[in-house]
Amino acid sequence: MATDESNENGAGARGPNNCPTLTTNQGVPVGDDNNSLKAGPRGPTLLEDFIFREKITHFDHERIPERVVHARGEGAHGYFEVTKSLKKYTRAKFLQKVGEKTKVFVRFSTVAGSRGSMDTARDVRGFAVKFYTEEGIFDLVGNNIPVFFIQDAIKFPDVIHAVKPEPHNEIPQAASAHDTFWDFVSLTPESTHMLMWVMSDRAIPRSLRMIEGFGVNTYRFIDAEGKATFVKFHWKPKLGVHSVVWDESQKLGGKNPDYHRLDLWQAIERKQYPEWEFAIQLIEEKDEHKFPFDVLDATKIWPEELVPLQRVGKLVLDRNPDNFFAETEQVAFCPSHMVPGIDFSDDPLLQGRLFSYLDTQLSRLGSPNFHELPINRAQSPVDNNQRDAHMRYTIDKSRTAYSPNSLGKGCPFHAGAKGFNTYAEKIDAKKVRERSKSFADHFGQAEMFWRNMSGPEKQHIVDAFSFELGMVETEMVRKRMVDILAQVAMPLAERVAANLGLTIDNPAAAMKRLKAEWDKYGVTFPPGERHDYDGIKAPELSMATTVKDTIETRMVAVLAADGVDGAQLEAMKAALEAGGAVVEIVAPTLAALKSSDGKSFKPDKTLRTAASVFYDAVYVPGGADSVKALKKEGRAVNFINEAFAHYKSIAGVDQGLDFLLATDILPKGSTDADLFKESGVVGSRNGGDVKQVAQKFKAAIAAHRHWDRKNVERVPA
Ligand code: HDD
Repeated sequence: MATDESNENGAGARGPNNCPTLTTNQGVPVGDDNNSLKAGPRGPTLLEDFIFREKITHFDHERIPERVVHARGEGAHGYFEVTKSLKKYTRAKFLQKVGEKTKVFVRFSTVAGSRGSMDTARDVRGFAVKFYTEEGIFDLVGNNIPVFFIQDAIKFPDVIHAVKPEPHNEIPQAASAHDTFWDFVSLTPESTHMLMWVMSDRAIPRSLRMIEGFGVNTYRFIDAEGKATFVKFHWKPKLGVHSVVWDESQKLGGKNPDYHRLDLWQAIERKQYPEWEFAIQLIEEKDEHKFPFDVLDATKIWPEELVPLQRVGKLVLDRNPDNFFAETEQVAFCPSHMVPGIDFSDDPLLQGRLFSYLDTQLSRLGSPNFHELPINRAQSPVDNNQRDAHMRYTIDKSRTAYSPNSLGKGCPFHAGAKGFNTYAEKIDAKKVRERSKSFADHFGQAEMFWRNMSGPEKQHIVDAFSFELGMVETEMVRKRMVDILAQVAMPLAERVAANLGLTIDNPAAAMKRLKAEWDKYGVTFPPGERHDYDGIKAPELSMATTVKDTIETRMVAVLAADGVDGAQLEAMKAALEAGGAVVEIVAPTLAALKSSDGKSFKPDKTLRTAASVFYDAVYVPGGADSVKALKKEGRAVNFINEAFAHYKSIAGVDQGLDFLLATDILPKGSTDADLFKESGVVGSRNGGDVKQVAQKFKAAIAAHRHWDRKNVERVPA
């Protein structure tokens, strides 16, 4: 390992700044690696140059295959802490004692895009947690959406081939808005519930720190007596679940493709540690068949009204990785990394995952010894009779690599009852290649999702379907999808159809057309009996019910130029920072600003390097000269237009209000009173009132976005 120490041994000396000196991988001190060895200064390079060959060979082999899905990701270290003992349900050691902490590494990801794709694509987010427990590694490999596109893992290559860039031209990158995806899902009715989630704001999060996490599949807890309970796992973000708007997500993709990665990194560097509550839902085995959904069907949630959520732990991310490749890229999650006290269910999606992840690590990381990489290494003892293979690090010292043995004193011994022993589920069945009829309700929960959305959320879902299907070139695919939406809710189908220039008659006629299409193309699992979730309230599905009482970590821009009112700038900055927000001064240039009251302020960004899409809110303080200068900057005007069109909070004081009125957010001739009628726009003409304005501004920012804002469509942004 290239530690400072080994380097020092190899090189035997230190250079300027007490830096270790450069060596080859063999520890040989290198005199010069800026020039290759040549036959004369202008002559050919010599094969003898082992320094050149080692450097270039290593470089040539730097890349490993990216993940076949979830290639784009970012990770962080942290800990998991038990807040309520789960002893009653599981013997898993790390879940027994309140206050018990377990180290974790978490990786977030998008699914469809390549490793270098943009963070803000409309997509599911992966939420994979590696627990380094005393009884070995437990990986909880989840997503930010609680259901999945398909019910059986054998369909995974199909859904992924459909959503990935099309094979003939490798277009589009990190986007589901293309024909093959919608062709596939319009012929796969079990995807409908998941489509509702993916077309909702859940798929365009504001921050990875503001997403929920779900284990998706059903697992089992096993208690000390061997009794099993079905369990679903959840992560609930402390800051609530928040999104950006679609236009913003697209602009961010260009202006800052690393938007989420940077946001996560900076929050941890600022010690504003991302935090989630860990929650579970439990169903006793005897109640397995009591519910309108099959507990083994990963396209269904367990509504909290039927199966209450219990908050039992917390997750805190408090350390950024030291090296992206060594940690975030080489981390290998596998749902089959399981510990005593937790076990699998027969969910056919989970069962297939148990094979796929280990298998993929072999080709991605190149060796069955991937568990020896530092990020993947168990932090409990590892001892078995597996040996050798590519890149073996461990120097096994025993003479025996078989069991039973006497030469090695019988070591290592089986752990017996203390070890992982698979739950002795009784199975008496015929081998069949079919899906259970209890999985066939493809639309009931999709309708429940739609019904529980707020008005703006419904509008965003309509907009998302209209965008995605609008990008589809094949008319029949668009029609099939509208017919599917008619099975979910007619108002949804009608609104999307109108945007696509189509019409929709009624669900029964739509189903008849769908059946004909499905027959034509060999659809094997059409919808069966539908459950009506009418009586069930599921407020947890809506983001409108989320946490809205904090401005912690929200990014606020202050637009200012020379002549800004320094007191108004400082007072607002102090008030927002006291609430945990991050305030940045955005000015025409990076030169220090001189305020009207003789102070000096260092801008954080310029109107060229920053954009409203990087911020949650914007404030324009007073100062006649400052506002005069801003009015001349189209970028400053656009900043406010865009912030308004993206439903963000806006504040102005004194001439700052003149600036807001000079933008396009309201018709010309509007007044302060018109401004304040707009939800989330606050301010005052009395410069002394900054503290009161700050109070209102904080409440507005905490609300996140002002979806009820009128006049947004007419703003050129
Ligand atoms: Fe998967 C990666 C989550 C179904 C096969 N998956 C992967 C990652 C996450 C998920 C978060 C990235 C892990 C990381 O950060 O390294 N996958 C899910 C969830 C699913 C799911 C929540 C549904 C419940 N996956 C699923 C199926 C299969 C796979 C049905 C195959 C049959 N998934 C893989 C994989 C990946 C993967 C090919 C690619 C890279 C990797 O495993 O390490 O094995």
